[in-house]
This record gives sequence, C-alpha cells and structure tokens, in this order.
Amino acid sequence: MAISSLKPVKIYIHGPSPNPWKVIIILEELGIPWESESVPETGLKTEPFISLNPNGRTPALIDPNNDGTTLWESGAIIDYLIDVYDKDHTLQYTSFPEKHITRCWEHFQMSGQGPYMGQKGFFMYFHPEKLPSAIERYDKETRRIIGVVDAHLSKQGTPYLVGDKVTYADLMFVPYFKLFLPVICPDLNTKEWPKFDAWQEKLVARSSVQTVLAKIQVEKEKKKLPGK
Ligand SMILES: N[C@@H](CCC(=O)N[C@@H](CS)C(=O)NCC(=O)O)C(=O)O
Repeated sequence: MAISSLKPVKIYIHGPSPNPWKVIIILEELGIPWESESVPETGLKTEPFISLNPNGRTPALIDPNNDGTTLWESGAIIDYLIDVYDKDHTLQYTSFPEKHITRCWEHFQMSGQGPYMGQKGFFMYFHPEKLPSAIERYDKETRRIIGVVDAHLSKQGTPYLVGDKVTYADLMFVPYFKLFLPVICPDLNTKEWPKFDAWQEKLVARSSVQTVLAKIQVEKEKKKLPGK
C-alpha cells in the first residue's frame, strides 16, 4: 500500500515518557501518518487499555491499514513497522550479517539502555526511601552504557552503530539519551565520550527527531499544568 494512502496509525503514549517516542521517530522517518492518545496513570493497568497491552504500559499501536493489527512492546512494534513499511530499506540492512548486528543494538537498547536508565530515574525521583546504593548502581550502569556505545563507535570508526548507514536501532536510543539523560544524570557531560556525542548530534539533527523532540516538549509542558 502506498504511504500516501495510509490511514493514521494510532499510538498510545504516556505523556513525555520515552518508549512510545522511539516508535514515533520511526513513524516520522518512514512518513507514516500517526495520531497519539496519552493514557493517564490511572488508565494503564485497567480496561480498556489492558486489552491493547496486557502489560499495561505504553506504547501500544493499532494499525487500521492492516486489519487493526494491535501490538505492544516498543521493539516489537518497531520490528513490525520496519517489516511492513520500510520497503525501500531506508532504515535497515538486508545484507548479512549487518541485518543481525542491527538487531543486537536494538536488543541492547531494549534490555540495557531503557531499563537501567529507567531504574535510575525511579530510584532518584520516585522510590519512597533514598537508597544510595541503588542510585549508584544505576548511575554507573547508565555511564557504562554510554561508554559501550562510545567505545564501539571509536573501534569501528563508523558514524553509526552498524556502518555508515543510520538504522532504526540508532534512532531507538534517542529519547532516553537525549531527553531522559539530563533528568537522571544532570551533572553528566556527554563531551567526555566524544564519539558518542558526535553520534547523538547527528541523530538529533534529523528532521524526524527534531519534530519528535518538539512534540515531547509539548507533553512535558502539559504535565506541569496545575491540576494535571
Ligand atoms: N519494554 C516496554 C517498556 C514500556 C514502558 O515501561 N513504558 C512506560 C513509558 S516509557 C510506561 O508505560 N510506564 C507506566 C507504568 O509503568 O505504569 C516497551 O519498550 O514497550
């Protein structure tokens, strides 16, 4: 189906929280029309939302162009969008082993960057007791993960995680690194990791990412409104 004739894909977000915005960057990159609905805290673990995502978290996605296909888990959703809509392979490799190496980075984002940085935020801002050992652990992990990316880029001498081509995996790292990192590690200076820093700057300069960062800012401001 031509992208120009697509109906908007529905994506469920939770204000500015990072995981859904990874998906939206991919939607923007591929030119797929989308609309979002922000699910409030009270609506996440109850019906009707848990019929969309039994895990009660965002994102969830409904694709009206494909019999209302309903998906959850941001990595699985991104895999779907790449399979179904990236027909020109703009954000993926079809060659071996690059296709599989891209998946390594995708899974590292899902299992490493997202959860560890999320825990840093939780122990810093939401856990009822101050637990310095937990804060220290996730702070160290956050820095280690930045170091993994920096050392890899340095060793490969490539601008992106897999060679010279930007892929969906690079883009998946943006919301946590660009927006969440300054909140959970306010004193961290990314210039300490020059390859990481240059990589991030290139990703952030993309128009899809600029569009999404502006929309996240709007969600952040909504959260600050009295009574919200
Ligand atoms: N592994 C899941 C994580 C989803 C997740 O943690 N979503 C957050 C927003 S970034 C959420 O819904 N938080 C609300 C909650 O945990 O109740 C994914 O990547 O989709």
